[in-house]
Amino acid sequence: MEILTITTQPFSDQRPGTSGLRKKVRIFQAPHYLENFVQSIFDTQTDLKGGVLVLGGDGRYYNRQAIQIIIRMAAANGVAKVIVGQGGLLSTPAASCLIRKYQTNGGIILSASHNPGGPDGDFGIKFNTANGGPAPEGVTEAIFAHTRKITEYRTLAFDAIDLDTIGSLSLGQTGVEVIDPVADYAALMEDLFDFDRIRQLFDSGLFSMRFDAMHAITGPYAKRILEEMLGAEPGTVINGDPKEDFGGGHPDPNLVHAHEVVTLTSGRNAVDFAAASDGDGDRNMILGRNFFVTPSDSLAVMAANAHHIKGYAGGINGVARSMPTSQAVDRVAEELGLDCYETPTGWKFFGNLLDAKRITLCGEESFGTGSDHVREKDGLWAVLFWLNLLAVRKMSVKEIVQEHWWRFGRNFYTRYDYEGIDTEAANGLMTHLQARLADLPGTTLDGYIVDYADNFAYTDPVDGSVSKNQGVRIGFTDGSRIVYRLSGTGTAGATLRVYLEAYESDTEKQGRKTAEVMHPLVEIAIGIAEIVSRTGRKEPTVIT
Ligand code: VG1
Ligand code: CO
Repeated sequence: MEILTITTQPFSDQRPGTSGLRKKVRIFQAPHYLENFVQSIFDTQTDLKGGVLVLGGDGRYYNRQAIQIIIRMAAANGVAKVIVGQGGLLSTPAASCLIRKYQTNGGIILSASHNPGGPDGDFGIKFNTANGGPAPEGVTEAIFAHTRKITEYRTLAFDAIDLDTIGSLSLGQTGVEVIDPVADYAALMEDLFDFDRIRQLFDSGLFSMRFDAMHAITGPYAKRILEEMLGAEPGTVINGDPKEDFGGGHPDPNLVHAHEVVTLTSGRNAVDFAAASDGDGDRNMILGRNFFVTPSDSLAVMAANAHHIKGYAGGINGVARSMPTSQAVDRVAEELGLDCYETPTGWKFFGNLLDAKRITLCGEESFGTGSDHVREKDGLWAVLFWLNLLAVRKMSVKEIVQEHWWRFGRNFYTRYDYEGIDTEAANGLMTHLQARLADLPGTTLDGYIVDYADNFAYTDPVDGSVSKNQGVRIGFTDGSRIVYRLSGTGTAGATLRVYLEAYESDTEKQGRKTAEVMHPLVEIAIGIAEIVSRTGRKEPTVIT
C-alpha cells in the first residue's frame, strides 16, 4: 500500500494542557491540524514503530474521522498493531486498562472530556505512555516542541476501514484489531469488587439506584456491568446511548450539569444511590438519598474504608490528592499512618507515585477518583467502589459520610468557576495575586489569620522533575484555604477557578449548609483577587 508523505507547516498552538490538546472541533478539522500533532507523537515516541498502539475515543463529533486518520498514519509510521475499540469507542479508563493489560507501547485517546461536543463543540487528543497513564510533562513538551518544527507527515492512500465489526484486519504491514470496548474493563472491575455482594444488594429489592451516563461513553459500560452483570433493573442507566453531541448537554457530572439524576435522589420515590460520569468516563459524582458526596470527601471515605473492598483488603500503600482538593484525605492518612502526597492538578502527576507503589488511591476535587488498577481516574470504578461499600456496610451513603465526619472532622468545600473570561484580565489577576503573596502571612482578613501564602511548586519525589506555578494558595491558621488557578482544559478565553475549604471538627456544626459556612471565605477570596473589578463578573459561571 502506498505511503504518502505530505508537506505541512507548523501550528503554533499545539501545546497540551492539563489533559492533552483540546480545541474547538473546527480547529481540529482544519487541514493538517490533527495530522501534525499525531505525526509529532510518532516522531517523538519512537517505541511505537514496530510496537502496539491502543486507540479509541469518547464518541464525540469527529471521533470516527479522527480514528481513521490516525489508523492510516499509524500504518504509514510502521506501528505493528493498533488495538481499537469497536466503533472507535473507548472510555479513558478502559484505554488505560488495555494499554496495561496488553503491555502496549502506549495509546491515543480522543476526548475533550466534560466539554460539550458537536460541530461547534470541543475535541481533544492525548497520548498515554506504556504505563497506561497520561504522558508526563517531559513527553508532552517534547511532542509540543516537535509540532513547532514539523515539515511533513506520513499517511496511507486508503479510504476507511470497518470499525464496526469485531475482528482482525490488516492495513499494509499493520494489524488492526477491533475489540469489544467493554470486556477487558469489565473483567478488571470483577477482579476488584465483590460482584456477588453487589448482586445481592440489587436482588434484595430494598435498594434502588440510577446512573446517568449523560449520553456519553459510559452508557455501554454501565449497562453491561450494572444491568447485565450485576442485575440492576433495566433502566438503572439513564441517558445511556452515546451521542456525538451528548444530546446537546454538557457531560460534566456535577450538581449543575447532571441535574436530572440529582432530582431522582429526592422526593417520595427517591433512589438510595445515584451517580453520573463525564464525556470520557473518568469523572464521577456520587449521591445518596438527599445527599451529595463531595469528590474530596469521596476520596477520604474510600481511603478510610478500603479494607472493606476485595481488591484493597490487603492494605493500601498511600494516598495522594491534587493540591486544590480538600485536605480530608490527609486526616485519614495521618490517623491510619499512610503516606500522603499533594500533587499539581492533572492525573499525569499521580503516575510516578502509582508506578513506584507509593500510593494506591488518589483523587481530585474535580470529580475524579482512582487507584493503581489503571493510570487514569475512573468514573465507573468509583461507582462500583461505593456500591461495594454500601453492600458490605449495610448503611446509607449519608450514614457512611456522617460517620466519617464524626471520626475525622468535616472539610467543607466549594469551587467557584469563572468561565470564558478575558485572557489578559485573567493573567493580570494572577499577577496581582502573586504580588500580594509576600505581604499576606500574619495579616488578619475578616477574622481569619493568614498562615502562609505561596504559588504551589511540586518536585516529583520519584524522578525529581519540578513543576512550578501550579496555583496560588492562601492558608489560614484554622486550616481553611483559598486556592486560585487558571484552567488548562478550556478552549475559549480563560477560566479562573477559586477553590475554598474550611475544616469543622465540632460534630454539632457539621450539618451546617456549605454555602453558609463558606460565605466569609468567599468574600475574602473575591476581595483579595479583585475578581469583580478585574473580570467584570459579579457571579461565577458554575459553583460546585
Ligand atoms: C480540569 C480539572 C482537573 C482534571 C482535568 C482533566 O483541569 O480541574 O482536576 O484533571 O480537568 O479532567 P483544569 O486545568 O481545567 O482545571 V478530564 O475529566 O477533563 O480529563
Ligand atoms: Co474526563
